[in-house]
Amino acid sequence: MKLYSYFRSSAAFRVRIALNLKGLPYEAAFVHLAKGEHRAAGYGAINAQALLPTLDDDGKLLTQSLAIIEYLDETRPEAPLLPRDAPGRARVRSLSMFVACEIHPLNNLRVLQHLKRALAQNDEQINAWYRHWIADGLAKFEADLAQGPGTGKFCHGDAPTMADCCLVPQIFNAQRYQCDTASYPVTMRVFAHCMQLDAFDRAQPSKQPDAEK
Ligand SMILES: N[C@@H](CCC(=O)N[C@@H](CS)C(=O)NCC(=O)O)C(=O)O
Repeated sequence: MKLYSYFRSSAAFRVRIALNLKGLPYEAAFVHLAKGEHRAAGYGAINAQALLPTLDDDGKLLTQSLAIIEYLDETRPEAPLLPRDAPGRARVRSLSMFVACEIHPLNNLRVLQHLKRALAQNDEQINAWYRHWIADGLAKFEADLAQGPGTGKFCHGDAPTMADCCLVPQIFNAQRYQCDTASYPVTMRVFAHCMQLDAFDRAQPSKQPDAEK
């Protein structure tokens, strides 16, 4: 398998974690987001959405991190990333989508670039935007974990799921922008637990071959 990735892409980070948790080896192809390589025609032929990641599984091109993770779970069921029970699966999907659909898109590269280039916002204003949506999102994620009867050592239960694959990169983003995470004790306990696992640790941005110092 080949994963089109960029060290700082949190959506690619989700898939790197999933591949590691399942013990699936992959080759990485690097697409430099900050240089706009994802918008070049060559990558457009691979991913018409012009987003990272893309997974190439023996010629099958898969896009959207949650769709990729579910595909991996269906085709390689060992080390499942979704619970067996339907309510559990719905909860894991809900937590995953909350990160992927409600938090992450507001702070995506093209959104921040639009704030800067079209709306003339300065770095301070953009950082304030970023931190606002992280705080709004993580407060709700925390409430969900704190209330949810299924929360365990991980977001759901005592084994890692797709929800943890989504949470961990989002916390890395929060930390990169110096967001205060002290008010999210359950979330940060789960994050710390995940980071003890090699599958999460090896997937982190600074450990990728294309990482910039
Ligand atoms: N919902 C998509 C999000 C993909 C996405 O936004 N990827 C980012 C990197 S984390 C990207 O390619 N951004 C390019 C841009 O905003 O122009 C997924 O889960 O795969």
